[in-house]
Amino acid sequence: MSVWPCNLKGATCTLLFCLCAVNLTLAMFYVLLFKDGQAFATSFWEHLEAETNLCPKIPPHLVGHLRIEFNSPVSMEFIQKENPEVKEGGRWWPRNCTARQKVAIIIPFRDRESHLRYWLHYLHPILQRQQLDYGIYVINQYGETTFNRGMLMNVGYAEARKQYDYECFVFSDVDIVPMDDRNFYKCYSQPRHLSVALDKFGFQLPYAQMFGGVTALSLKQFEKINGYSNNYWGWGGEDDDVYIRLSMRGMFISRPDSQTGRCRMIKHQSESLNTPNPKRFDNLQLTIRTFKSDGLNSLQYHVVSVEKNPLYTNVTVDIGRT
Ligand code: UD2
Ligand code: MN
Repeated sequence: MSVWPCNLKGATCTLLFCLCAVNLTLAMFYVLLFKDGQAFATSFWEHLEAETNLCPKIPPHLVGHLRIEFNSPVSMEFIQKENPEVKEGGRWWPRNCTARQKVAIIIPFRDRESHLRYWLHYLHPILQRQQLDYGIYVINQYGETTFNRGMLMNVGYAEARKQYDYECFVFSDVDIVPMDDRNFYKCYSQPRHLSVALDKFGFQLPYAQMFGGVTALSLKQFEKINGYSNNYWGWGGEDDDVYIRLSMRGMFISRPDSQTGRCRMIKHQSESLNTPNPKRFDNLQLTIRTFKSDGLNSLQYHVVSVEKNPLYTNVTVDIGRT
């Protein structure tokens, strides 16, 4: 009579038995060591992160709510002293871990030096606490032509990409500062609106589709919508145009909650070269038909100069006129 609890003969039966035993041992091993699948997955990722020394998911030096005021002007020299680790061109990255994202911050600009100083004074420390690998790009419109915020954003995107392997682009007005450093200047799985609760609007979102102020789009998201329109000369409309673009591409807006998303805007008059664009409503009617051919793929400009200043890179650009 055979000693094996099976009717198969000799070698086949032994092989089957051994396979079962190995299987059972492995299963026991995983159950004991990792308790369940999730713990196994977590442990696997932790291991991988330790290997690459990624910065923690929640940066350790955040302070939360911030007091932001615009009544004592700061000098560039003072801001430089406050931020000794910032490198030429306004570059910074964490020294003892690898940042989770490489972020270019794009600021459309003309003749707002006092705003820029406040922005740099508040934002450099915040971005460092957020442990981002970042660079600041101020895109300065050359000459006396009508201002074109959207086109300057496209130029900023194109020029920043020439400098470094950025994967995320934050587009910010020069006059908006966040009031909480948990409002991350980074990209998410959907395009992000960061300036959701502005003091100017009583800390409320004026309308659900609003995408002006400060936004963050990954390289992929920005390419998918063909960037901003180049055709909004003067104030208004270019932000709503981007909203149409992203919804046409099946994306939606992601936002922080209204407490974390509180921001201040510096009070200012509007410039004579940035008066409301009377064509903005007509343009918005056409966006769904024109966005594939109006944007990054039709962008034309002439770089006048690129200066790597101590706290930011200044790109002066001739974008032509209407
Ligand atoms: C709103 C939007 C802004 C944009 C604009 C319409 C919010 C919070 N902001 O801003 O994102 O959609 O309307 O175009 O919803 N700038 C200069 N020099 C100039 C003119 C403009 O640097 O001569 C830059 C600067 O970065 C400024 C930005 O363009 O912050 C927007 O212009 P604004 O501040 O005059 O317009 P505002 O506050 O109505
Ligand atoms: Mn403004």
